[in-house]
Amino acid sequence: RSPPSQPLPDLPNTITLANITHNTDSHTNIPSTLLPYLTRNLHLTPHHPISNTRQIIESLFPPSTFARYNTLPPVVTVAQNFDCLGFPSDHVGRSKSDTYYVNRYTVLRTHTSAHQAEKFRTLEGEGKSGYLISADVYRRDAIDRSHYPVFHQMEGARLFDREGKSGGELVDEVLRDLEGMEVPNVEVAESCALFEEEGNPVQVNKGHSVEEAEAVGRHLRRQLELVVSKVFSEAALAAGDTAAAKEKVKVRWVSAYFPFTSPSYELEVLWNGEWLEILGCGVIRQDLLDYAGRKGSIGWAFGLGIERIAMLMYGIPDIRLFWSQDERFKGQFREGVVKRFEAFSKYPLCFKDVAFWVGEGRGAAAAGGAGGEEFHENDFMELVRGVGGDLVEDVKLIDEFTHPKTGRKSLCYRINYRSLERTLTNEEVDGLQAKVRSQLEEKMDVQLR
Ligand code: FA5
Ligand code: MG
Repeated sequence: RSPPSQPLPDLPNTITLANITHNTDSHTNIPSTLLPYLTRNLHLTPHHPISNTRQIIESLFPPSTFARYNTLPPVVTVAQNFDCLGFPSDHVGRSKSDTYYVNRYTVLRTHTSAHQAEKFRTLEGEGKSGYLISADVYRRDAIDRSHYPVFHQMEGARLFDREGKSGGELVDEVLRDLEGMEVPNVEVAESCALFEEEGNPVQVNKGHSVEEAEAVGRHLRRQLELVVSKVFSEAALAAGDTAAAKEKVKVRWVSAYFPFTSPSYELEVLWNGEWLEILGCGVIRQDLLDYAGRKGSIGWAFGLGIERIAMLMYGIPDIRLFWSQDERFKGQFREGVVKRFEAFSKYPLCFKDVAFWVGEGRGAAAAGGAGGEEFHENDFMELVRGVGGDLVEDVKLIDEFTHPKTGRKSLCYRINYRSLERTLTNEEVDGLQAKVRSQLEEKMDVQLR
């Protein structure tokens, strides 16, 4: 079977994002289907659950201490998103299969941490010692009910002035501030120690004593446990369960790794019998603060997923719903009110499988059999999204095997098609599937089976 002819890449020389035109290059990988999301701003849309959730969390951080930044544009430099935060040059997060590149120097931010350095630099001038940033973030990712290529994060940070203070004075000050905070209604089921285990210490920053890191870490945990306890009592009240609203929420602190904090933690919450990760956080690396002109400060930072929290507060079962323009969705929410989402009828599901050989396709032939372009699952996910958009509920790998003689690998994916708003016709789904197949053959180095 002769390989299909390779179409010329139809890449324009420029791309316009939020009114700013950027040059494109071989790194550019933003599909046109993503562009409408850049101007939606769900976190600022009145009545929308993402905006309501943002405001509920913001209400737990006094504005006299925490500045708010909610309109920072999504295009940032590679330096802002990765380099300044200490991401190693070979970190997977930097790859084109995980990140949307505008060009080799700029990306759509993959997290709100991209704004840390600039805000640490300007905070003091605004008379604040902390900030909250809410924004849309972009990641090339799998397709399922809890992952979407665009979602919203809230990042928070709090700095303490340690200039001219002894370590003991700083610790006292941090702990005094902590004592002034409300006591959260949580039960900490498990908690990783500041030092993981004997002989394998969690790194404390150079220049921080264990006592200082511990005090800042405790302050951080208290603040975030308050967030969780507030969110869960709201969720219980929304469900009409006043008894549950008074119950303690079960949380656990898990030791984690981020290049820009140490020690680092993830906070997980027990929700419907499962541990759900809702945020990452830690003590800010001192070299980062030094770089941002805050040598005299020590502090913490966290980043949480607003969709994750909104889904459990409102009982919203599918992340695609947040983008729905259907009045049956949008019309359910009111500014400042948390109310259980009422599902409108579920429309039928239709699944289609697609199987293909990867590896030794036309790329290998062109390269003289030296191995084709590598298959990246996220490229496939994006192709499917490009064709099916929000009509695709999820995509799962259901079979994988390597031919014993030829060594070629075969993958079979199941695509679940379902609209949140209507019943899809057979012709429509067949048409989408045919398009997925033809694009696969055209754009990726695979051979359909
Ligand atoms: C971060 O993005 C770090 N910037 C967080 C951070 C900030 C750590 C400051 C330390 C200091 P992570 O990739 O784990 O970390 O994402 C943070 C949160 O975003 C997750 O806990 C989750 O709630 C949410 N999240 C991550 N990926 C997705 C996704 N694809 N869809 C929805 N929510 C997501
Ligand atoms: Mg994580």
